[in-house]
Amino acid sequence: MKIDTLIKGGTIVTSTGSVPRNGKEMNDVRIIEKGYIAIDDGVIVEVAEGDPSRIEAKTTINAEGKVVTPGLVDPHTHLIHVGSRENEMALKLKGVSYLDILKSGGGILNTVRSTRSASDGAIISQILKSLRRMVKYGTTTAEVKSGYGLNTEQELRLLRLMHNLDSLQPIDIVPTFMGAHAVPEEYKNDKDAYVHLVVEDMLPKVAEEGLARYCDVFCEEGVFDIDDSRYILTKARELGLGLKIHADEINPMGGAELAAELRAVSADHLLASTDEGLMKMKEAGVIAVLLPITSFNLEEKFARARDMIEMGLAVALATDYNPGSSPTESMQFVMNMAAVKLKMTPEEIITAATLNAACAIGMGELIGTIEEGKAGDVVVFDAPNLNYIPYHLGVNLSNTVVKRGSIVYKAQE
Ligand code: IZC
Ligand code: ZN
Repeated sequence: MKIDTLIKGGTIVTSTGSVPRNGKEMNDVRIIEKGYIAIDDGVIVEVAEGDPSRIEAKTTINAEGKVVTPGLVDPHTHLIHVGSRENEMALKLKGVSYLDILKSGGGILNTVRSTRSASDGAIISQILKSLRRMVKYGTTTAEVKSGYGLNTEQELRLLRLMHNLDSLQPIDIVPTFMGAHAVPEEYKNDKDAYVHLVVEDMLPKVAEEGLARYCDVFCEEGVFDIDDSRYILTKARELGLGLKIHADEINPMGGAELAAELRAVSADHLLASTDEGLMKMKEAGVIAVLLPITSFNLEEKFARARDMIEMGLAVALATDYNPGSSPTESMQFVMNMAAVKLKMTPEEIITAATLNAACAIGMGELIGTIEEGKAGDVVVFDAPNLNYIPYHLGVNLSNTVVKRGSIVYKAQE
């Protein structure tokens, strides 16, 4: 057999299938010691144990002594913006809360100002810098939300710019419209008029141009309430978009219940969700996307991952990359925190960062596992076994990152 790329000799660790793994099933990963993966034309054509000597490959990657996983999937990021917010760190360290910073015109609104006034080129160069970091750390697919434009022209601009990124870097981007990220300064005394603008002007244009696969809302005290969120998401659903929701991050808003009611693909954060809300999510098949770096960085509590897994929910993990509450591109850091703070097992973590994350952005058929027919997206970790990945903290363990069969990152050894 002649193929493009062969990865051989490593310990392959992968979930299986195209649908989310729920609860305890998240532990059922397939482990192939001394396995090989054959990739041709960007697609996995064979995965097996043993000697691949009959296979002739243009590129061979020796993964002996290393762990091979599916490419990591980051299903929740706010990557597209200009600027950073290290100037708010001092306030934060003095104890000023995330929502108080936002209320006083900082936070998201700070980033909206720098993004609106930036050129397209400046936006593209900042996001490319982040995407390149993500590739090095093993991410091969990412969701990206708009939400730093907050008017029709600027929101559409951010979504259109996302569509240019495919030709500039290897990560596949799944675009989400998040006009309901904050109420912009011009509408600060008339939130309802802004919600109306999102529903009547932005959403139809986003849908008509096919600019986004999902619509997301920041459902939080002082931002958008449950009724606003229901109104916006219902309209988005009518227009054919999938639904996501920033749910119960800081205050118990009933976001988990709303996600279940509207059959959102995911509800994200969930720090303050009730058991009832979580049970409803489980019954409706809503994926729980957990963002432990945000908890760590805001010194909030952590989501109840163990309870969720006990209840039978499908849990996914994401960076929540954004310039305020989670300035990191590293899914490996997320995986560390998922072990230490969410008490997830290494098997659950791998499932949450690959298959379940892929399902949280509607990509479970194409990516998220190492199986025949899936895209050839793979990370070779400089780790002797799976447990080592969430155990070894704060450095980059990726040795080789492969996107659709091509090497897109190789560490210096
Ligand atoms: O820029 O603060 N939580 N939205 C909701 C964010 C964080 C992004 C930001
Ligand atoms: Zn977020």
